[in-house]
This record gives sequence, structure tokens and C-alpha cells, in this order.
Amino acid sequence: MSPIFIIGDIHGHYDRLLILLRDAGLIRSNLVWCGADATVCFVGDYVNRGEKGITVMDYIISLELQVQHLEGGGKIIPLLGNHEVVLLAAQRFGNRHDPNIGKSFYDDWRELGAENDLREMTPEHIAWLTHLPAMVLLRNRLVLHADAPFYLQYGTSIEGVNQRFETLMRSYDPLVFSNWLRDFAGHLAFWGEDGTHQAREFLRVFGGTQIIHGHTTIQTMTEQQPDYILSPLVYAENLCVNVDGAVGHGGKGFVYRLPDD
Ligand SMILES: [Mn+2]
Repeated sequence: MSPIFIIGDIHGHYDRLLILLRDAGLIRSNLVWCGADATVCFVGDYVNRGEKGITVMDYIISLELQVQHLEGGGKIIPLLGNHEVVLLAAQRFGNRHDPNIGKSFYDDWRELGAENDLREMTPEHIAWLTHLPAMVLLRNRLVLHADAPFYLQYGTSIEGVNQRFETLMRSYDPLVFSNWLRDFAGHLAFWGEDGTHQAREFLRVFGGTQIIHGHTTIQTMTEQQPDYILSPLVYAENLCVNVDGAVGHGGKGFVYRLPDD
């Protein structure tokens, strides 16, 4: 069975991404793919916090191209995170007012964004982001970016939510983006007793036996220091796996290999 790896929020920490991929045996020191038939799923949030968000995106795109040219090669599955939407909104709407947060889209992005990311984002990057799925089912795990409840309101199937995201990405209405960003910024939907019910509902609607997500650092749930977070957090009666190793907050991060079941 070919291995499946999940990688959490990288947030512009390109050097850390390379270390993680190299240590997992997926790339060589010259950045060339050596993961054979492995699948690597990135859960989104490539940009903001760190300085090299566009470089992170460019490298994931290059990995996609590399594996496409290999016979029987691997698979790269990048999901869309809310920070990509924050960056895009800053470029698309700039100083327009975001009514849900009471400041401009640019000012919202600038709090965590790296100036060069906005400068370096090309129409090709936007086209690539536009097609990224919101969620995917891998070996019966439902993988999505955020532990936020809104997915249930955005569709009743994986395909439906992915289609809705693509439609939203193409919108030039600031209010549409404002509401989407508000919903996408939800956290801890699967935490606590009510959260376990919510997780069951997600799995009933979208399928799968377990949810894998990033978006909320494991530190937020366990109060561990980022340096000590070196493995995923399994919670909600084993229904959820958090893979956000707080790389954006100085954590080393980790690569989560799915059990071969
Ligand atoms: Mn996020």
C-alpha cells in the first residue's frame, strides 16, 4: 500500500518545510522528489506569519509538476487554507472595507502578512489557488483545513463544498469574501463534548471515519510549548486528528503518516 503523508500549516516557513520533507524521505537535499508513489496532502495556510509564503507555494507547485512526470509516481494534494484567502482578498480588494472586522482587507492581511508575498503573487498563483479543494477523502479520512463548522453550511458533499469554494474564489464582491473569511476563521468546532457530536455530523454528511485538520495549533488545545509538539493530537474520541504543529509560532512541525489500514 502506498504511503499517505499529511503536512500541517507551514505559514511561510519554507526552510522548515524542506527539513520536514527531507526527514520524511520525500525529497533529496537538492529538492528533488524521492517519495516514489507516496501521496502528500498539505492542509493549507502556506502564507502569512512567516516570510516566504509564495516560495512555499512555488515549491509545492514544483513538487506537483515533478510527480506528474514520474510514471507510477506520487501524488501531491494541496488544500486551501483561510490565509490564502486573506492574501488574495488583500490583493483583490485592498483598502476596501471588510464589514465583518471593521478595517480594510489590506490592513487585516498586513497584521500577519509578509510584504513580499503580496508583491510576488501572480495571476498564475491565483489560478492555482482557485482550484484547490476545501476537503478530500484519503483512505477514509476526511482531510480539511479548519476545525470550523461552516463546511456544513457550504455544501452537503465533498464535491459540493469544493465547488462552492471555487465559486467563492472567483467572486469580486468584497462582502462575499468578508463573510467567507469570517466563517473560515472559526475554530475548535470538534473540541469538547459538543465538538464530538459535530465531528460525528461532519463524518455522517461528508463520509469518512476520522477528520484530519490543521488551522488551530495543537498548542491551543494542549498548552504545550510549540517546541515540544512533534506529533499530531488525536481527540474527540479518536474522531479527530489535529496536524497543526505551530510552525507559524516557532514549532518544528511534523509529518503525519497515516496508518496503513
Ligand atoms: Mn488557518
